[in-house]
Amino acid sequence: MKKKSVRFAGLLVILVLSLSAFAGQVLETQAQHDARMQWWREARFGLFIHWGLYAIPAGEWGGKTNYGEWIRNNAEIPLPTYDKFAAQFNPVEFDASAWVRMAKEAGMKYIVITSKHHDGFAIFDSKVSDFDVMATPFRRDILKELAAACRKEGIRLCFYHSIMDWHHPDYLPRRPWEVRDRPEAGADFERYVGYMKAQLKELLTDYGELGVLWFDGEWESTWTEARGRDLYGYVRSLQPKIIINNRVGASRTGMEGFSADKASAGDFGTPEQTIPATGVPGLDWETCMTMNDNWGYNKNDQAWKTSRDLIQKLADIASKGGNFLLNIGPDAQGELPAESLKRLAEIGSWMQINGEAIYKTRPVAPYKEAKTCFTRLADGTVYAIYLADEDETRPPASLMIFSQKPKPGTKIEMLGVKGTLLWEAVGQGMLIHLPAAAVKNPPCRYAWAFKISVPAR
Ligand code: FHN
Repeated sequence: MKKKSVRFAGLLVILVLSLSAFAGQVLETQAQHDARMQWWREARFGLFIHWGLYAIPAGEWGGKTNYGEWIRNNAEIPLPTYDKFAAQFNPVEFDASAWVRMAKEAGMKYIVITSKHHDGFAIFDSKVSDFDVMATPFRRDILKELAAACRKEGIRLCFYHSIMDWHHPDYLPRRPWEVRDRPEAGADFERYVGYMKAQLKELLTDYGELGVLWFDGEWESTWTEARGRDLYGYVRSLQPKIIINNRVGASRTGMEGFSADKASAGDFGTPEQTIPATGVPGLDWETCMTMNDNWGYNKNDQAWKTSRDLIQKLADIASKGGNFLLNIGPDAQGELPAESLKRLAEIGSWMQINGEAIYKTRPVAPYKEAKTCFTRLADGTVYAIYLADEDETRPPASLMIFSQKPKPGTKIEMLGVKGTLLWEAVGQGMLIHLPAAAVKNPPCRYAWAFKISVPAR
């Protein structure tokens, strides 16, 4: 009798989950949700890649040089003119293994690449579109090659997919400046949603297990929270363990990136080009950011953030419990900009020494004291990360930590330096003394991490 009731209960759970998935809701317990989010929460650091036909004009059109991946819209390039870029797309320098190794060496644990941006061009072999990489001289499935390289290197592959589509005849609304040339008559948005789901099905069945589906372009009038819930359930029905951002729905409140209410569709918030002032208890979030001013390749954009700034942003974000998705924009030949590579190499060197203060950590209040931010591990270990000023090439000889009350047996180490450090209780905090050698020849640049281990009770 017992066996039958267990089997019946199991079938009931499957039935409820499948029905709920169909209804656009995916019911899961908190424990199941935490298990699904675990790798992403521990990863803390990922690579964003914006790559497509817009790399060909490289930001330049009609004498202007400040465009990016929005060039077709912002330069008002008629569709027939823009489509001609497909015949020029031949990134012969593209090397999926080199890209993935570069991300891994930078300390990144996942890659989010644009399968299709707003321009509607698919950088994968799509059987439901002739506006894809197979219609170019390149004729290689870029995402297939990346998927193989990611599997080999143990990096999670994730796709960015734009809901907004400036190419598909059924997408509405049209760009205001092109309504005369592309009238809305005959366009059927439901048919477009069917097309989008068909492409998503290709992405979710032909490229192996994916980490995240990163939706974007959800802000136009035709997209609703209800459609987002349906799409969330659809994607999870094809890959139940996948993680989906909050841009699947229509509840994101601007670039701050959080949803109007916690019940909105999506697993994490998406602050863009900004970092929340403090942590956001109980919410998962990821700041996405460019290294210069553009997501897509712009050959004239030299407004590069410094490595120091990027490393300190990574520490700041981790100290507040967020992930950092840092972007590169490859050029039309499939090369990664040298300035991007230089920064990723410096970040990688820093992460080699200090990664344990970032990965698998959670926030610990207060998020910051003066120039020091904090992260912690589940076992209670706290990391104090001192963020150097621009002209600070060496750490201070001593560092006061006010918020960590010392306990007998507390051990303090400087990451990248052998041995334990001397420290003394001062007031409610502790004064850490650095070895002269570590001050003279610091193990890294831009920020120094101190591991504060408290013996188990
Ligand atoms: O319009 C896009 C933009 O091109 C870029 O993809 C960013 C990155 O998340 N998202 C949108 C702007 O918010």
